[in-house]
Amino acid sequence: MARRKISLIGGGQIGGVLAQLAAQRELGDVVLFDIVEGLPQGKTLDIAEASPVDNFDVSVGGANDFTAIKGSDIVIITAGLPRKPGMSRDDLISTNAKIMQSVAEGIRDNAPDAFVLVISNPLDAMVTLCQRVTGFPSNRVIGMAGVLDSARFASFIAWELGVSVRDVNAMVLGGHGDTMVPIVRYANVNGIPVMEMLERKYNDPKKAKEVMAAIIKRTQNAGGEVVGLLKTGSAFYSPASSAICMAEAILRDQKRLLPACAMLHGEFGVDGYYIGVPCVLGAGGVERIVEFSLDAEEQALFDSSVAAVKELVDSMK
Ligand code: TXD
Repeated sequence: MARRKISLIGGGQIGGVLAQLAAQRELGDVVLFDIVEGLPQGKTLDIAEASPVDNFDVSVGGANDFTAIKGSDIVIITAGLPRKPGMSRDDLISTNAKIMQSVAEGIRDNAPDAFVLVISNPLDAMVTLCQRVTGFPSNRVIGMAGVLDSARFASFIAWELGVSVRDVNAMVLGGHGDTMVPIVRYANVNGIPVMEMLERKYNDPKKAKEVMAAIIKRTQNAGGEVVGLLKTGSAFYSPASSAICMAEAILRDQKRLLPACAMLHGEFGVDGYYIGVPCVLGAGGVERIVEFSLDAEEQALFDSSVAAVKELVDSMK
């Protein structure tokens, strides 16, 4: 059976880590594409030369010719500018929309059967544009943000409670921006509600609420926190790991229930927009969207997140 083929559009900070992770996990042969001459070739040669140490036999190669992505099973897009300190994700939209337009046309023409994972910001708008331009069915065009935002939420919870990150389940839904919605009510540590653990830790429900509010705020600003520290760009290790988790779920038909930016057709009361929601990811891409009941507070937060996404997406028309 032929190996799968993974093409990465954008060989920058995230793209380089994507290539290394995909190779180390032997998800398939990797092609790294970028418009900068030599950049993808240099990074993939470097990654490939570690193969005797990392024990992988897949091929890893760089390209500046878009036709190199022909026959891809999955394409992951990071092409676009990242934020600098003081910039919002939305500030990137005009520049990155032009890049996404050309990238999506290239994917449509060279890899018409591929699944597409979009990472470029502003994520909710870029994945929408990518689906519009490729014309691919929406189950095959998915945005990566919720896995990253949820990982950040889970990390902060684990560090606060002094438990293993392995045992924390915590999900963030909605748009990939300041209005993202951490679902506190269902956050748990091996089934034990996080809020109950916080209340017992501080023996004070009010203090527990304050601590959770600080965790939510840190989660919503986590991207900006890294940008502020790095000054030259944005987070790239955690976004790459998050996208590879989604790619693996599709390529290995794992039926993972993960938060992903998916096109809704009535689910959660939204029709015709990409929003971060719980999805079952497998060989069919977004195989189904898993709805659950939101309480009044969660619904209000979700609705305002949807409104922010709609405003951003409609500004692209
Ligand atoms: O959770 C998320 N979705 C976000 C996404 C998490 C972190 C960062 N997020 C966004 O990903 C970020 O705001 C950017 O929009 C993208 C990529 O971030 P990265 O840090 O990898 O940016 P780099 O290092 O600038 O890499 C972008 C590469 C760079 O090498 C350019 O030469 C290339 O994109 N580029 C292109 N490649 C292919 N085709 C075209 N047209 C093109 N234009 C630029």
